[in-house]
Amino acid sequence: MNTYNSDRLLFMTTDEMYMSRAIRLAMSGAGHVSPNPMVGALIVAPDGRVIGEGFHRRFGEAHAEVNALASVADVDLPLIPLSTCYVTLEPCSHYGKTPPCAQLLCRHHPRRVVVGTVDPNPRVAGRGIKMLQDAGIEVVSDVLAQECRNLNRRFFTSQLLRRPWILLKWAESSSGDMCLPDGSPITISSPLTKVLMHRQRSLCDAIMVGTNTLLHDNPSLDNRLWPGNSPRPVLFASKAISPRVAERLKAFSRDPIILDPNIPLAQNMNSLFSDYHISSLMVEGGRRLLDSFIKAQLYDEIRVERVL
Ligand code: AOF
Ligand code: ZN
Repeated sequence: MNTYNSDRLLFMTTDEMYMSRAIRLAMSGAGHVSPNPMVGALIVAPDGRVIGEGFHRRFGEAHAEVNALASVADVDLPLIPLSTCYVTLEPCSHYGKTPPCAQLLCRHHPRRVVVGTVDPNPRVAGRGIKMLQDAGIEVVSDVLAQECRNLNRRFFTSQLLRRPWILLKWAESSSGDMCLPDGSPITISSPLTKVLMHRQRSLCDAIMVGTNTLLHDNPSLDNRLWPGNSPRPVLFASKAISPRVAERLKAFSRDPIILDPNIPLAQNMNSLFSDYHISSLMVEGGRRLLDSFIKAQLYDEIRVERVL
């Protein structure tokens, strides 16, 4: 039994309970919104009834607040100025692919806006909250802030460090081997762990393997076992791969990003973020490539699948 969760539920404030529902909603966008964050929003009437809810469904499409407001039934529209809007991330203040959500909220003017956490995007970074306050809306911030940041750890890391969030992932045998002595693959993953790995892939914008893995395994590097967007392959340009060999490699048919191995790894990571909008990267081996990330201390999470 998870006592932490049941304790947490017992001592949750009303704002935290509604925010946890907004977090659940946000998660429905997993695999479809990156490099944007997952965001959920609720509109709660003074009697506690949820009169609207929505989430950011797909990259480039409407933000969570827009969907939540659009879901309010005509009969409930007069309640909006008396309501509280819960949103897991500070409403945006900029014109991106969509107009500013803070402006939309100012027009609808709920009584309160409860924000999970400030948006680290330098184009927002507190300006959304200020717009709401300047319009006379009461704003409460940092409600379940840690949970909201953890939900979007890929987005936060990339916005703050200007490089993708990096997951190192490998599978090893009980003796610590990742492949046979001649470099050919050994079967370690089970059908279930393969599905879980594809789920991880669906949450990453890009996926990287070294040249040896590419040549020996010829991996597809997609997430065909889990719904959502497939990560874009990232490869080091290597003279060993002639155009003729590249032609038979599955990853080459999926518009790979080719990095220059002579450029320092940290610089290559910055370029993935700023030139290619990659906010999360999964590194799937082999050993040399993984070692280079570990030596450079360039990683945020490590997942190892080990056969016992
Ligand atoms: C919100 N609500 O649901 C999301 C927000 O290019 P755009 O217009 O989609 O803007 C993307 C940026 O907007 C993204 O980097 C982040 O700062 C914010 N995301 N904001 O108010 C949402 N997805
Ligand atoms: Zn927005």
